[in-house]
Amino acid sequence: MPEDNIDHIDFDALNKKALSAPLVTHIYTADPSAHYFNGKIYIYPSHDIDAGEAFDDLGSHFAMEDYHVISMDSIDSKAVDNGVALHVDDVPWAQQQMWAPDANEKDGKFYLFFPAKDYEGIFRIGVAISDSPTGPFKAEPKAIKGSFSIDPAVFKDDDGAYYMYFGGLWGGQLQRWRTGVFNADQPESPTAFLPADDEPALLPLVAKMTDDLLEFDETPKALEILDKNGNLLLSGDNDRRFFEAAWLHKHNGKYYFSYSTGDTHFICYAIGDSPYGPFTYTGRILNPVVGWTSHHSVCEIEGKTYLFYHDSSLSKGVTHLRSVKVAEIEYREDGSIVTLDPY
Ligand code: FUB
Repeated sequence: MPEDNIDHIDFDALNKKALSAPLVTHIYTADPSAHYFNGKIYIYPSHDIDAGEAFDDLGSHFAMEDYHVISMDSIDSKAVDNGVALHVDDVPWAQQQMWAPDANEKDGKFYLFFPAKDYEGIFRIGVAISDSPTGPFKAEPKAIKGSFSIDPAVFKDDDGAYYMYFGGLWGGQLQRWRTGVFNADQPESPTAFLPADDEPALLPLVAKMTDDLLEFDETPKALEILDKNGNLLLSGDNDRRFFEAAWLHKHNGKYYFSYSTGDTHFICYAIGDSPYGPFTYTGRILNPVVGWTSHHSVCEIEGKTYLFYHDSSLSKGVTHLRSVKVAEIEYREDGSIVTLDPY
């Protein structure tokens, strides 16, 4: 349900038929990256605020300043806000816009991965460390070398290797890196430098992390998303091509790469046999929610699989004031996922 439809929405009626309710209502939260650490659920969301920035297609209105970690003892228990886990003022390299984060655990330490704009207005990805899954986190002095764009998601494979998936179009700046260096021309245009509709779509990236999880262990590689005929999805295939919100999870030995299609508001997934892909487009996990963005994570908890997602129903459609929700997802025998309708 894109932004321009909200005048016609009866929010009371919509909320009554919603698949699920916001997990917390005292603050706005979005972009939930959920993990199950040591028998407890931890959600690493963006913390949405109204900073007074006007709506634009570069996402300037997403002017978030800090992160809070939400925890739950079980999927049915109350969601607890653990307070400020990291503030932009405590990140030496970051100027503004603390967008969608993720976290992971290694050897008893917890790592928060997050994008923010540096002092040149370029999105980079940083790491912050804590002894606790709820923080507070201490940021590394510099962003990850060679990092760019937004929406990091860090997946731990069964062999103990960690991979970061990232990238986002328009305000996420991925299209500005097509030549390998940042293209600062036409700064106000979210769509300049995108491929033509009949060219292959821009691809998300993946990089194996170093053992200390602080740097890329390799130059990020493009993650191919193919149609059933083995062809790359095209840039004009807005209903299926990657836009932002990368996530990787594993089910029955297969790798599921899921993502948002951005301007068409779907959460889609593609299946592959390796963390590097290629992935074959398979379908949708979630139909459009109220609000422009859609962003999710998939987390297995006690043998069931859950989709953590957000919508703007609590704020009655305000694009940058979103709320995190959760719903169970089901697989069919062939490994495909039953599409959820949020309302
Ligand atoms: O929350 C800011 C941005 O909006 C995220 O980084 C995107 O994925 C979209 O949800």
